[in-house]
Amino acid sequence: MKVGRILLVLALALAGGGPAGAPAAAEPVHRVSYDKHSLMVDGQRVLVQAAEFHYFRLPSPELWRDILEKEKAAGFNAVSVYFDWAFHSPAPGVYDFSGVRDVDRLLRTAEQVGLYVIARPGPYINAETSGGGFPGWLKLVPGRARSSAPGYTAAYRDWLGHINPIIARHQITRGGSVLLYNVENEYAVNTDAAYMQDLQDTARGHGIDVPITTNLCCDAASWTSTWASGPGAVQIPGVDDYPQSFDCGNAATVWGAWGAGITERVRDDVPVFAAEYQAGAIDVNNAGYEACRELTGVAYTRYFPKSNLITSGATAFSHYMGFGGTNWGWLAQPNDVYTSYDYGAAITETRQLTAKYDEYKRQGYFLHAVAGSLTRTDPVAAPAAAGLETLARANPDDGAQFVLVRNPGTAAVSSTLDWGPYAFPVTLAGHDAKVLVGGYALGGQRLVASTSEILTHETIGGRDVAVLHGNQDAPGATVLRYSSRPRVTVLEGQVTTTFDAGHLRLDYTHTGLARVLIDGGGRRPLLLLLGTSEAAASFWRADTAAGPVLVRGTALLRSATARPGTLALRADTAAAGPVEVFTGGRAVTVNGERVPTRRTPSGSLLGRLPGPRPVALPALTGWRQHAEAPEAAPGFDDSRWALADKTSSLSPFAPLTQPVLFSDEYGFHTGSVWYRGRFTATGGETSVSLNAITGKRGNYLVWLNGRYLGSAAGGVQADSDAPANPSPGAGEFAVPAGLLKPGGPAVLSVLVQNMGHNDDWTADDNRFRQPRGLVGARVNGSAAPVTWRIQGTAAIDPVRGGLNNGGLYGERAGWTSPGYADRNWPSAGTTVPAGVTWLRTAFQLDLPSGQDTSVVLRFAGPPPAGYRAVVYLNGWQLGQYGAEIGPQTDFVLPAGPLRQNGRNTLAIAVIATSPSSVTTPTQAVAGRQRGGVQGS
Ligand code: IPT
Repeated sequence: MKVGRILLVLALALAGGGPAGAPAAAEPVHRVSYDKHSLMVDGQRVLVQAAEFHYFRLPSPELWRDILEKEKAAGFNAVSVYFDWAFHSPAPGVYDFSGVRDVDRLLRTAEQVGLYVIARPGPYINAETSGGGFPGWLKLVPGRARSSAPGYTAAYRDWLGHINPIIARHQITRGGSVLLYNVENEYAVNTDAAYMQDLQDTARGHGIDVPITTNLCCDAASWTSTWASGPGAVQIPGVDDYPQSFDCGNAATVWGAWGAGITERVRDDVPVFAAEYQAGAIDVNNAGYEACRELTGVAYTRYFPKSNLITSGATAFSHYMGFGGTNWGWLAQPNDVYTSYDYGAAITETRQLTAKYDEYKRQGYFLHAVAGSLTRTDPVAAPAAAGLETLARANPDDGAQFVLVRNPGTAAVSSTLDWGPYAFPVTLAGHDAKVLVGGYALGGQRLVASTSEILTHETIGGRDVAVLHGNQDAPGATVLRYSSRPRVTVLEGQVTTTFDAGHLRLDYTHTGLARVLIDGGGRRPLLLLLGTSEAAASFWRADTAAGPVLVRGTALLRSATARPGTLALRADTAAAGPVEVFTGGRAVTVNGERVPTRRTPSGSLLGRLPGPRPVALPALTGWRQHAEAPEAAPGFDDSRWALADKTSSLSPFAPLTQPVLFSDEYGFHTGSVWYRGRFTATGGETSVSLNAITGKRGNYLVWLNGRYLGSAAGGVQADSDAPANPSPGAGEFAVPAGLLKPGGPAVLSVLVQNMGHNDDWTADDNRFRQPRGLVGARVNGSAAPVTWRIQGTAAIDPVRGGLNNGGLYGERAGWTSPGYADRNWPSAGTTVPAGVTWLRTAFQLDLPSGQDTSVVLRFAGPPPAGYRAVVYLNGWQLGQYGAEIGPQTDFVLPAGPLRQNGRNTLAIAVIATSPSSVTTPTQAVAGRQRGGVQGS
C-alpha cells in the first residue's frame, strides 16, 4: 500500500507532475496583454485584421501558403482558423495530424508568412461542417454534447489533449504566432458554465497562455450568458455579426437585414472584438456563390466594416470567410451547404482575387498604416455634412481624428464637410462610406485633413510616399502643414495648390493617378499619389528588413526581400505588362529573374514583366462504365456485414420500427450505407414502407429481390428550428405482383445516401443526434420477421481520412483509386439505368511550371433531376453534382490531389433514380498567373 503510494508520487515527479519535477516556467518570448482599447504585443498596440481560413477545406497543404500569402498581401495581419475535430478523428481515440491534416505545418506556414493566428479548436465549431465539427462517433457517446456530462467531457478532453499542445507550441509567447485562443462557438443557449470553464482550464493545463476569447452571435436578447463575467467567463468576449444575413438570391435589395453592425461593448475593460464579421455568405437558397459575393460585395464591404471602426471603436476583427474553400468528401453539414464553400469570399474557391479583395486590401493597408493612432481612440464630436451621417473618434495622445462619413441612402449625395476652418466638397455614392483622417502624423508629414482616404504611407529611400484615394470623378482636397511654403511639382494629373498660414491645400478630382512631389517646407520630401480607388488597389506593399516597398502592376505581391543593392520580389502576373517599384534599392528581381528597369520622374523603378503561358487541357475521353449495386441481387453474400439488431439508441429520435437501423449505431457515419433485410415471403405482401433520414439533399433507392422499386427523398427530421420540415422521409413502394413466392426468400436492398450530420447549434442534442439511415421499415401485408444487415464505409482511407469515402460497392472495392485496373470495363454508353453506375477515365497533364494554374472540372449545365454524380480525382472525393444537391457545376481540382504534371484518374459514381442520360464533365482553367507558390 505504502510502497504503491511512493511509486505513484515518484512517477508523478518524473512525469513533471509533482513539484520536484516541475520545470521552471520559461520566460515568454513575447507577452500579450490588452486594455479597453486594443490587444498589445510586448506593450505595442496591435490592430487585428484577420481573415478566416479553413485548412480542412483545401486538401492541399502547399496551397495553404498560397491563401495565407494572398491574405497577407491584402493587409490582413492575422488568420482565424477553426480546427475540425471530425476531420482529425474518424473513430474514438484515433487522431490524425498528418498530410492534409498537418496543422503543425499550417501554423508554421502562418508564422513564416507573418500572420497572427486566432486558434478556434471548438470543440464545437459549427462552420457548416458535418456535426458542426463533432465526429459521427460522438453520437454514440452518452451525455449531452456541449455540456459537462461525463461522456462528452472525456471525449472533448481527448480531442483538446491532441490539438491544444500543437496550438500551444505555436503561441506568440513561445515564438510562434498564435495570438488568441477561442473556446466553443456561439454558445449562447442551453449553456453550461462548468463546461465553458473546463474548456479554459483544460487549455491552460495544456499550456495555452494567450488570452482566451469566445464568439457570440448575434442578438444579445436571447443570450443565456455573454461569458463576460461569472463562471465560464472568457477574457475577451467576441461578437459575431452578419448584417446582410444569407439571402443571396435577393442580393440586389438586401441592406443591413440583420442590423447596422457592431455598436456595443460587451465589457468595458477589454477591446471590442468582432470575432466573426460577415465577409460572405452561405448559399442557403441555392442562388449560387456569385450572388453571395454580390450580397456581401464591395458596397457592403465599404460600408459595414468601415462603420464598425468608428461606431464601436473595435480594434480586432476577423472577416468570415477570407477564403471559403471546398466541402470535399463528406465534410459538409448538409442543411446549409453543398460541395462548394466558396462563400462569396474575397478570394474565390478557385483561389482568384476579386473586386472585394481589392476593397479589403484598401482597408487592410489603411489599417496597417494608421494602427498606431487608431488602436486607442475615444468618441468625439464629428464634423457635419448635410445629407450624410458623420461620426468621429480621436486618439487622446496624438490627436489623430478618424471621421466616418457615410451615406445610408441609395442615391449619391454631394455635400459640404465642415471640418475645422475648411468647407470641403464631398460626394458619396449610395451606400458608401469613408473614414477620413485629420490631425495625423503621415510619416514625416502633418496631415491636417483630407477628403481622400489613406491607402498607405511609407518612408522609402529617405522620403515619404503616400497613396490617397477616392471614388472616380469625386472631388478631393488634402491639407498638409508646413513651416514655410514647400516646393510643389505636379508630375502627373491635375492638382491645384494654395498655401496659406502654414497650410498647403491641394484640390483635385480623383481620376487615374495624380503624382505630386512636395519638397522643403521644413519636412522631408513627400511623393503624394492621389488616385481613384481602383488605382489605389493596383498598389501592393510589403516589408523588408531595409524598410517597406510599394509595387504596382503585378497581380499579387507575395513577399519582398532586401538583398544588398537588390530587391527580390515574389510576385504573380496575370498578363505581360509594366511593373513599377518604389524602393530605396537600385535593382529588382521578380521570382528570381533580374528585371531591367529605368528610373521614373517619381523616383520609382519601371520595368516589364512577362505573363503566364497558355494552358491546354486535354479533353476527357475514353470513359469506361461499370454497373454497380451487386447488393441489390438476392444472392449477394452479406454474411460479413454487421447485423442490425440494436433495440435502443442515444438519439432523442424514437425509431419508427424495431430494430434500430440508424447507421451511426453500427459505426457507419459517412456517406452511403447499404441495408439488406431478409424475410420469408407469404405472398400477401402489398408494399414496403421505408423511412430514411439523410439530412437535406439525400435520397434512398430500394430493390426487392433484385427488382428496382424506386426511390424517395431522404427526410430531415423536424427539430426545434424547423418544425415544418417533413418528418421523416417516407417512401411507400408497391410490391410487384408475383415477385414474391409464398415461403420463398425475400431480400430488400436499400441504398441510403446520407449527407453528413446536422450541427448542434442549439446545444440540445436534438439536431446533432438526429439519426442517419433507415429509421423505419415495414413490409405491409406480412408479419414475417425481417433480419437486417448493414454496410457502410469499409475502411478509413489512411491518406484522405475518414470523411472521404462512403459505403458504395465501388468505394469499398477500390474503384475510386487511381491504381484500380479498369481495362476490362466496357466503354461508357450514353445512358445509365436506375441505380449506381461508375464511370472512369484517365488523363495526362503537363501544366507549365513557374506558374499557378487553377483547374476545375466542369459539368455542362444543371443535371436532370434524380441524377447525382460523386466525383473522385485520384481517389479524392472532390464534388457532388446533382439537381437535388445544389446549383454547382464547376468543381475545383486543387494541385496536390490533381497531379499537374502526371497521370490522373477520374472516377464518378452516378446514382440515378431512373434511367438517365450520362453527363460527363470537361476540364477548364479558372485562372492562371505566372508565379504562384511553387513558381516564385
Ligand atoms: C456563424 C458561425 O459561428 C459560423 O461557424 C458559421 O456557421 C457562420 O455562422 C455561417 O457561415 S453563426 C451566425 C450566422 C448566427
